[in-house]
Amino acid sequence: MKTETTNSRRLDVVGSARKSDQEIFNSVLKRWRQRFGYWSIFAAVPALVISQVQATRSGEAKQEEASVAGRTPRLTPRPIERLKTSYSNRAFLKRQSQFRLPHQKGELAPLAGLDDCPGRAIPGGNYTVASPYVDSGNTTGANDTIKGIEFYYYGYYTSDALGPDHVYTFTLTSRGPNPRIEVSATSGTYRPLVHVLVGNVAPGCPAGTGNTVRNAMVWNDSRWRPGSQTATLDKGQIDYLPLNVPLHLFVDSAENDANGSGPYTIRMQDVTIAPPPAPNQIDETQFFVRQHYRDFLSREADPEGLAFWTNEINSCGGDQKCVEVKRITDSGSFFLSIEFQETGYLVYRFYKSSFGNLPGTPVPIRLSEFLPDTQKIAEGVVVKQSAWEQKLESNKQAFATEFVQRARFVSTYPTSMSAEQFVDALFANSEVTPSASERNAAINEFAFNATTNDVAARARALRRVAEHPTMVRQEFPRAFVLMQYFGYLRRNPNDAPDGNFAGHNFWLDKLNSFNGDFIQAEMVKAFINSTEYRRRFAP
Ligand SMILES: [Ca+2]
Repeated sequence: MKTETTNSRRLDVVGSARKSDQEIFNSVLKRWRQRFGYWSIFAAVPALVISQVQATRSGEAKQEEASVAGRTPRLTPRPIERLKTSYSNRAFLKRQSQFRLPHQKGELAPLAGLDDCPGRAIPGGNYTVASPYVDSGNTTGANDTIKGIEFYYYGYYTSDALGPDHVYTFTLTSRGPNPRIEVSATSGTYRPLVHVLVGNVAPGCPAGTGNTVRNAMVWNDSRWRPGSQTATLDKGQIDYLPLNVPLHLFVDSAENDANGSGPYTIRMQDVTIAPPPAPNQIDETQFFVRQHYRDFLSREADPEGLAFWTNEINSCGGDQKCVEVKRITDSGSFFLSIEFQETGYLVYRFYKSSFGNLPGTPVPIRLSEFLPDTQKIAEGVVVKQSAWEQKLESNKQAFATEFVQRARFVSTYPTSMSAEQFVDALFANSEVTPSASERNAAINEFAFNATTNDVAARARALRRVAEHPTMVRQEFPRAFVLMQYFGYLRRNPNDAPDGNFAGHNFWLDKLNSFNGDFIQAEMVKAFINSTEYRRRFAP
């Protein structure tokens, strides 16, 4: 895929010069850009925009994550609840089991050492009292990944964690009767603090230095007990930790003082730890890019396009935040690409113009209709390869001609209809009010015949409506949301597990409330990080 622009005028199907679809699309993009700012120019100059996004959205990964269902899990347990051994928020725990850790944070390889998330993966196994997990380290000079733990207790408070810290990551699968995690200092001065973050609530295991987090589930500070140099998570606290969710344990200190770092030993007993998960192939950059070609453009990647988009992500090197942002922008670019706009999005508009929305739903087309029709229009089209525009145009003509002869179309639009009735019905379905000349141009396709039995004229008139710039602009956010379900999840928005359009409507509202900015709305991010999407590529 490339996102080329062109100014070439083509003769339309009746031989008169009119704006090419490409020009219409470009003009729409221009207006879109004026209206919505930088992000719309993706389709023209993706590399430029991606670099801008990288600069302006570098803090983006710190924001709250949202599930595809449109709900934003928040974790603000009150300390008093944290300390109750019997406390269990079942809804919350259920939620955690539904949404595993997003890819950059949860898959435990590669490791960046103890200094940075996700730190050391604790090997899978059953650790008993007699045979605990034991590891040791020294936090002196380590990175201070977490400097504060924010919690809610009739208002937000921050508990200090200002010392340098080490990170361990593990997934609890079960615990015995006496589970216990201890961090003991061995220097005679260090006063360790231990705290555990849940990985499937933002910010997961955060990158960088000096983070203040709200996803801490439990913590214990040896400074709370005079003379102690051991921070202990006891049975009550470990029982509070969710199972089967990545957890991030920090060996830390409340203060960055003379007692704030040093050598330590960590010991875990009576717990069963899952083996680190097998890598998910969608995390592999080239696979990720290839899959977007299949899901959005219905074809395998061409070498040039594959290299371009892969390089965008690989240029981040080991900077995981950069990788995350570029995966999002790469991904969104596929919907915004000319190739998709001229194939899949056109199919969407054919259905909308012809039939309006499906009864009782906010969408005009189902996945089972969308996929085969998109493949027809896209067949053999690779934008920027030689003669792609001619191939696309002939595909569009052939598709329109076939489409208007389908039983559903013919029964909706009997050939006895007048040209005026036919054209007005299409514009009404499209929710577009044409200018007088636009309406006349569509009507005149029928060359003043009393009926609309001319198949070629029907096809041309339908294209005039479906390719009307107002239509293209108006449906853009609606189609963008629908394609999240079609492209990423390969299902209709109201299929299981949703069962209704609540999630779809949530994302449409959210996208509109951010003026179409899918990065601010965190829409693409939520879909590509969702468990449902990721499970397509791994158990
Ligand atoms: Ca710290």
